[in-house]
Amino acid sequence: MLRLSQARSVVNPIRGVFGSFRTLATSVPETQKGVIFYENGGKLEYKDIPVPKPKPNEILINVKYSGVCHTDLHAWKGDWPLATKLPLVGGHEGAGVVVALGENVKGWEIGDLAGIKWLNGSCMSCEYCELSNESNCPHADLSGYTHDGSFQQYATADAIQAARIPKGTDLAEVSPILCAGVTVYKALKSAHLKAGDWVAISGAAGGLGSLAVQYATAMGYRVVGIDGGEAKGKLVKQLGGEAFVDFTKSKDMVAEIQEITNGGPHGVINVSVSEAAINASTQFVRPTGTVVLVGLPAGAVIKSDVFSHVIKSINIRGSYVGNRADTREAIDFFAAGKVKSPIKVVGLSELPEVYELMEQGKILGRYVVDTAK
Ligand code: 8ID
Ligand code: ZN
Ligand code: ZN
Repeated sequence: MLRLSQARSVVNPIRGVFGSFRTLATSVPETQKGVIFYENGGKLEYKDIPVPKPKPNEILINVKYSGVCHTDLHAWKGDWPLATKLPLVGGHEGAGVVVALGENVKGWEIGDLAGIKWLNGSCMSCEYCELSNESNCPHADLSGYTHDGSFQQYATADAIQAARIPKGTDLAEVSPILCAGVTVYKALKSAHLKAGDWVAISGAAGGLGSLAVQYATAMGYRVVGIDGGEAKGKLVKQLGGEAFVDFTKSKDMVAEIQEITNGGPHGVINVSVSEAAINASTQFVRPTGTVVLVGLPAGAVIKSDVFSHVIKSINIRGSYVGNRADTREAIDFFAAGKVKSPIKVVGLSELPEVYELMEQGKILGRYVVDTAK
């Protein structure tokens, strides 16, 4: 097995084309292009930065593409009551090729396809890790938050947590699965629905929402999408949504959603960045249904009317990314063609413009950055 000490200038076997194999000289450079910021909300600088060296438990991934998640925007702005590392390279939907292995790494080979997830690593020995709730680990290390992430050409990931991507996968298209896909798949599982049940996706045409509509459909649920504007409604329908409610136009959203779903959706997946939308979901959810909280608007508080909460016996629960099995399963849905990524690819250097569009709620599906541009 190739170790970091050997990996700087080495001949690597690369996947064959039509059965014939070729070898290419690959070397890991000392510097690379990345987007870094030095203070929350400060300038996003696209520049040469050092290539990180993998620790003994880490792999080094040559990131080809990275999805841009709204979480990256929250991290840059410093929206949440958890400090980011500074300076910071954001990004946590990175798909690429393994180019070096730390000395304790097992089960990875140079040339394997690997993904950088939000959960970069965890302690693996606390009670949460023991029960595979690794995202709840108090020592969780987070890509693009406490650990430099995928908005650079080379990034490190704990070998245990890095996502395994099947050979031959389109790296641009799989990248949003690594956070958005895993997260909504896990959130849907958390709603404990059965085939034929209605699920509302609030924020249905954004990065998480556009995948949630498809996972929900593939899992046999009936989808009502909620978002704003005609283009978003069109996308939701294209992706399998049975109905669409436009929050910018609806006179009475609660009544409209309850009418479409004949009494309210059995589950609601909240992926909007809107406190008002989250609170509305406690009103339109079906009696005994489950409201799942996923989107994380800054400073938001959920309010649920106690009387109706009790009389309707509703559940409200949070859902936070997913574990390794959720990741494998979410990638399986993608690999089997059940879920497609509605992406737009731009250069990594254009990240500030992507954040601007995201802030204005103008993104349909997911933007993915090409780290070579
Ligand atoms: O593990 C987790 N819980 C997790 C994982 C990944 C992301 C949580 N998140 C969080 C992000 O931090 C962010 O707060 O989920 C949220 C959504 O992330 P995203 O899908 O990457 O954001 P986006 O692409 O900007 O999509 C948001 C959509 O919400 C719509 C927008 O139009 C957009 O399509 N939206 C908004 I803003 N207000 C709405 C409203 N009132 C609304 N849709 C319906 N009603
Ligand atoms: Zn994310
Ligand atoms: Zn732990």
